[in-house]
Amino acid sequence: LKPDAVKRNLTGEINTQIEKNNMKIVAQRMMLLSLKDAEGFYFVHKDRAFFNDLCKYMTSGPIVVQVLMGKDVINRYRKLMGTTNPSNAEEDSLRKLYGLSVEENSVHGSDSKENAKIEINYFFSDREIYEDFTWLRKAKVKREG
Ligand code: FUP
Repeated sequence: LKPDAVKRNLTGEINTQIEKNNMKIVAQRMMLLSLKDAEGFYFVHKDRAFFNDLCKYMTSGPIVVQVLMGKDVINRYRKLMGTTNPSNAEEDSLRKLYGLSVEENSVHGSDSKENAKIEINYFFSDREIYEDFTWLRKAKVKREG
């Protein structure tokens, strides 16, 4: 959950929608990213024009990082989020409901199992994850540049 959502007190509302859609929050933490954290997280976008602004924005206030579990959860959460730009996002998607702009689009979600492994390991240690995520444990963080 990105700074715009946390700032506007939407954490509970978004989490309710996640849970109502049968996805389970199995780890969660509020934190403030350093610029280095944000650059590492978005390393895949380092050559994009929006990279610096995006990283700055992601450090502008606390975020809530979480791990979701559920059947086909990556696809189902991506669908619940909606497309990147809130003005094109699907009706009832989180970005349509809450997003303010392509940058302040309220939520992030891993786009593949491979990236989920990297991203979860970027933010959580094994002991912070409630479920048995043994399949995650071997993956190394590769985005630190
Ligand atoms: P998504 O997978 O929908 O989160 O979107 P992307 O991976 O394409 O982009 C990652 C993030 O970069 C988006 F969430 C928002 C940000 N972004 C911008 O700030 N400006 C752009 O023009 C495109 C993306």
